Amino acid sequence: EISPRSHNYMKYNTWEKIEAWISSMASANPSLISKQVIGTTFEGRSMTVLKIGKKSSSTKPAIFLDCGIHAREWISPAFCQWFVNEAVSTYGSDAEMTTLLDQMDVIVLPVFNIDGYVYTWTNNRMWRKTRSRRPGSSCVGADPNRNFDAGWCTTGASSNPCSDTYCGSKAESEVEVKAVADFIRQNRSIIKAYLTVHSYSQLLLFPYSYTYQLAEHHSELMSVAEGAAKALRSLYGTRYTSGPGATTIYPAAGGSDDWAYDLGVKYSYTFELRDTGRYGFLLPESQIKPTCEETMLAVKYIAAHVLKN
Ligand code: ING
Ligand code: ZN
Repeated sequence: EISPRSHNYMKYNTWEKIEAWISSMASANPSLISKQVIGTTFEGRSMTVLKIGKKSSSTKPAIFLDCGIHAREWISPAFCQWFVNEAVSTYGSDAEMTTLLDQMDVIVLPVFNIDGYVYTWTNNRMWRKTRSRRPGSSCVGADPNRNFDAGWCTTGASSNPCSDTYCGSKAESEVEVKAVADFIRQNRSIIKAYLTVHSYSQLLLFPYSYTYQLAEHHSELMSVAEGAAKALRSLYGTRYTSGPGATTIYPAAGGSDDWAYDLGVKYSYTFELRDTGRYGFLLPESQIKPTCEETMLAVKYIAAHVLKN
């Protein structure tokens, strides 16, 4: 299968380049990729998902994968681009990828918070939130990972619109969050796993973050996370810590993984990619390839587990 020759997976790409890449990936691989617009950002950009998988006459289960919820976490969209390219270029030669895409679909949202991502390229590299404006406040944006309807704004979030963890005026106030939540609700019966990619800290988190209560499927979620982290580490020795968000990173309500889990998507994980703080959000481009390669192993491990269950 084909990937646009001009696209550089080892560099951070502008939204303009990613948008062109989304179109060319879909048109170059019609047998494996279909695209669907799921919404429009506050500033009017189209949110497009790529559905990757062998077309089938029967209904296939699916994994939803999103990147770039937070604008400054540039390694995250780089991973989604890497994943799509790896999927189309190893389908038919890599046995695991072939089985995966024969039996399931992976629905990829390459950049969740497009407006914020654009702003990190044009104005402020450290921007995190959306770029929504509301009458009465001069502060811009809300934290999309505090805006989901999961214990909304009860802990680890701020009701101050100027805060970087502002939870928004209500759950799903951010149009990008509403678009993703609507899509997942509409496809609730087929979505078996929800994977969301952030940086940094080298963690593999699962519910809950909004409460210290253990999830009903805690043991299974933990053992799958540990298996995925072990697979990831096998490539370059990169160490990940696994566990529920509340105790592994910090308590925080309104996160997408908690929301998806409570909706009924059992395999719900948040990746916090490299590194542990040396470069933080400014991870050098030289680390894109190793980071994406090792993360592929973890995602494939989780996918294989979802498939056999
Ligand atoms: N970390 C996540 C954040 O939104 C998180 C951690 C995961 C919180 C899941 C809530 C739920 O703060 C980063 N780096 O964004
Ligand atoms: Zn983040």
